[in-house]
Amino acid sequence: VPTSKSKQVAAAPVDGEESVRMLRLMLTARVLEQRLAGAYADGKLSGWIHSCEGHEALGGALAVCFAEGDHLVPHYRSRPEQLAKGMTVREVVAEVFATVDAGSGGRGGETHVSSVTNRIYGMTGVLGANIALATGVGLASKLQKTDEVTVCTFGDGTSNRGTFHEALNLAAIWDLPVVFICENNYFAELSKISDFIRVENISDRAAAYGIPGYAVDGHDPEALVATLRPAFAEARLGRPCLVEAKMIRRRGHWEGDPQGYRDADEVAALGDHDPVPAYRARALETGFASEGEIAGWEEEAATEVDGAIEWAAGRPLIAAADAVRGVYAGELDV
Ligand SMILES: Cc1ncc(C[n+]2csc(CCOP(=O)(O)OP(=O)(O)O)c2C)c(N)n1
Repeated sequence: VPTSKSKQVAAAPVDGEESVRMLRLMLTARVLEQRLAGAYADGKLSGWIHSCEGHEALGGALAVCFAEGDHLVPHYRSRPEQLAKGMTVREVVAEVFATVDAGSGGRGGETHVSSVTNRIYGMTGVLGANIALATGVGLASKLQKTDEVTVCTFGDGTSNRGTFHEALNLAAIWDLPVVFICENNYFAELSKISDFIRVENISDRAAAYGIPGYAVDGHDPEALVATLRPAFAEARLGRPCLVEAKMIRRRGHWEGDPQGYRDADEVAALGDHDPVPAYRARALETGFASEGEIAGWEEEAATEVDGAIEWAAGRPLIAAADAVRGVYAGELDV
């Protein structure tokens, strides 16, 4: 995973309390992914699981960058960011299980997580549509004269969609408070990035719209904060940017993907590139947390996630008649 290209990473961008918050979020996000994959394999959960394993550092970093009124327009592989924006584990799990308790009433599911109370607006099934939506949210903030930032996350494959180019250009010419974050995990479904992108850094595309582009090690929460904090500050002044967080998708595109397109050597080497144990080790090295404290947080996270999954597995799904409510102006008989 390459390190920051166009920006120098400051030595200590976070204090001890923020480091702890980042690590705890990453630990929780990891156990959430592991348990959701398990629930899916056990047939407790229908639909999909697109694992976020390997993407946790971005959630950790955003947890200390978001301000209360900020907005998030995520894609489907963004559960760590949803936790960072304030959703509880139970709220995320309710959405993934599509129970009646979910913010969407059970209309969303794993790929469309939303939480209006947390200012998280779910994506549609159309990749890249959320990038246009984020630009719209940014325009609303500007018209309302707030200083709220909108963060939009999407994958490397999605950066080839027309909406990416249109939305970034509009954000640039209208001076919108949006931080666009490409989670470059080097794969789009079953395709390697070398098959569909010729530029070395997706962040280089920012130059085409006259906004800054930053490539950063997406496994390093502190490097991410060093890039994102100034990016948020600039965005609040109406200067959008594109951040490319380079990371590794540790599992298949979806749970159950046999990954026949991935070299055995590459899969075997994944253990050496794992942001969660890496930040855990940094905590011990730098002394911002002790082994005992971390073990306690891991246990707490596991208890919280297991409790949420057990609860959600026993909750009802939305009734068919309710599923279409809110879609059409009039009531429908189903
Ligand atoms: C417009 C559109 N094209 C194709 C798809 C099917 N599709 C779903 S996920 C995906 C891969 C996206 O890859 P990327 O943007 O890199 O995100 P990642 O899965 O790596 O996080 C594709 C092609 C879709 N949902 N929408």
